[in-house]
Amino acid sequence: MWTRHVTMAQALIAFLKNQYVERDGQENRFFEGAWGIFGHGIIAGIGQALQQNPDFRYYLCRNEQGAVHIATAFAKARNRKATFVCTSSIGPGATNMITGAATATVNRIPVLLLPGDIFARRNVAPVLQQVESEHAQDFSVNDAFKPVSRYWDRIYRPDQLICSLPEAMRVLTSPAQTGAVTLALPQDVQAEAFDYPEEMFEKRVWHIARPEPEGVLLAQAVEWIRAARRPLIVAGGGVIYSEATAALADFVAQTGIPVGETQAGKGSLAFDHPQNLGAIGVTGTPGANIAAREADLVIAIGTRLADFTTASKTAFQNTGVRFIGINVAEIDAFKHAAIPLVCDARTGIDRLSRLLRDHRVDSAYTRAIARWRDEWERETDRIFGLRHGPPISQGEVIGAVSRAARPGDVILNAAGSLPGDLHKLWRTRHPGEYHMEYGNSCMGYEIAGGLGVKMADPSRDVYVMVGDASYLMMSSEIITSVQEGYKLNIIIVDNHGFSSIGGLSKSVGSGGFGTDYRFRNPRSGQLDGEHLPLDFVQAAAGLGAIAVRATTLREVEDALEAMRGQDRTSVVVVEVDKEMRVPGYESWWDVPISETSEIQSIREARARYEVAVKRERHHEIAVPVECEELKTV
Ligand SMILES: Cc1ncc(C[n+]2csc(CCOP(=O)(O)OP(=O)(O)O)c2C)c(N)n1
Ligand SMILES: [Mg+2]
Repeated sequence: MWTRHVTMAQALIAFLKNQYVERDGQENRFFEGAWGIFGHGIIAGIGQALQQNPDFRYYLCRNEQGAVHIATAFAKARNRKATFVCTSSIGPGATNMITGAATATVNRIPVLLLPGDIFARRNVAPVLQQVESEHAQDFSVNDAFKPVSRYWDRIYRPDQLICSLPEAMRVLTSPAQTGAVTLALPQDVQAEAFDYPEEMFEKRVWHIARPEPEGVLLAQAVEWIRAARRPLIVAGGGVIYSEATAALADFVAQTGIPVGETQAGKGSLAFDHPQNLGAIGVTGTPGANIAAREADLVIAIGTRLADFTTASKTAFQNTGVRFIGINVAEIDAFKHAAIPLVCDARTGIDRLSRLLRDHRVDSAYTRAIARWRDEWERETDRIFGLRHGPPISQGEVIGAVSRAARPGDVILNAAGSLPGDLHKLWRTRHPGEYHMEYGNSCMGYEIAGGLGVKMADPSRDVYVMVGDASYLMMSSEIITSVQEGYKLNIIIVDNHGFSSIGGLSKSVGSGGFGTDYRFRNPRSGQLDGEHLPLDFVQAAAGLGAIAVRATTLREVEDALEAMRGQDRTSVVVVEVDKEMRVPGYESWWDVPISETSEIQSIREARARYEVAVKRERHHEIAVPVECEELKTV
């Protein structure tokens, strides 16, 4: 047997650069390179290995959390068929990646994390940044990655790599299992040499399968769809990752079944497809939410059925409602006591299409769908055309960005009030145009994520909309975008704090406590003084961006127009009226309110809560009873 005498770190990089994936006959390299920040925990091991492998590019970021967001956004934009490696030193560099790992794993997006770790040989312990323990020596801060990783290992001996790396690849390339994978790399072991088998460094192609649904269950699903009077599809991110959007468009055009889109599933259908009711759930459109309320059959495709989608289990109120779950992950397919079609989304839709060629929903339902769609288009136009202020409304800013963006361009966001507004209002034409990280809704994802999306397809213009608080949480990857020559269009929406959580605070009776960016007021002792002296134009310019301020809608439009001509990351800062919100429609979210309080508004909110929470259903055990009278049509 031929062997290669190299260090563990050198073997690791040599292995990673030879991993490929293939689906539908299309093959590509799985890792585009490695992001990281060196420290003593990797500089001489992984750092040295990266140095001697210039064909596996090393990218220097500003924050390890940012690196993981870049990788996650890149992988999401590439439909999970490619990603980056993220590497860090030991201690704080490693723990900085944990939030990123959670974000990737919640969203089922592959990223490979290589944090440095404390010495395996232990004799020099405690090393710089080591958290000591009195009762065990076999853990470090890297154990904190376990609950947020889909696969986790620590490489105590160089030969362990031979067994661990194929496991890491299996999980990363599995549509059902994927998420963050962490291989913790003790600092001393990285530099140890071993005789690795030469086969380990040969090109390996990982096939991404399209599993078929089980025949008996498929037949039962077809029966249920034929029997349903008011069926509804909930399209999640799985539709997009599986590249099932064309199949879905054909299936619903043929059957007339309407579609509500989750945050990750937005773009499954073009906004003007006659069966698209748009966003569903807490941040949904009235049509999608009324259809959900009255549906007697819900076909959940590629969705985790999270609380924003199910309106905390209040979305589906028909007493006879039944579910079909089409999902490559068992955990999702089985939710809501569904007929579990554990299969690839595209394959599942294709099989149903074939078996339902002669089936169509009735014309009364079709007319209701058309009416809801019509009403929603008018509501969107109303919000885009408010002409409020200045400060103008956030809805008008979204309208201006949507007019500036060309087909194929990408809108990106993650947290605050923008996810809800964009989910409702953005008119998505093609899959991939709408990039929302709403599994973890991680403030700070936006700019790093924008860079990942731009790198995934530099031909697309990327519009990052980001709230002022989210911008402050992590804006430093702006200079990374400048360093790498990837231009981002960033719109900072400044409302002096948290519009989202501020609004929520008011709705739970707490009056916005602790959600405004204001000075501490010496008289009240509270944060209710003047607005903080933040200057986002200077902040962004200081990070290397071209930055301007816009006050009126006209100025916003001009700034967006000017941005298009720039070749460097550009920022427009626009102040909006925090109180001029896009409303919610026909939905509810469970945020429990104190059972006891001295404050009258909280007692009132609690009373409303106790009524609302009664609408929550236990779909996981529900046995459908006779269908309710339908109210819509
Ligand atoms: C890392 C992180 N911390 C806290 C939260 C909770 N949270 C959700 S939205 C929000 C405020 C966001 O403010 P901003 O980005 O200005 O957006 P706005 O609500 O004003 O639209 C907070 C604190 C979060 N989602 N992520
Ligand atoms: Mg804000």
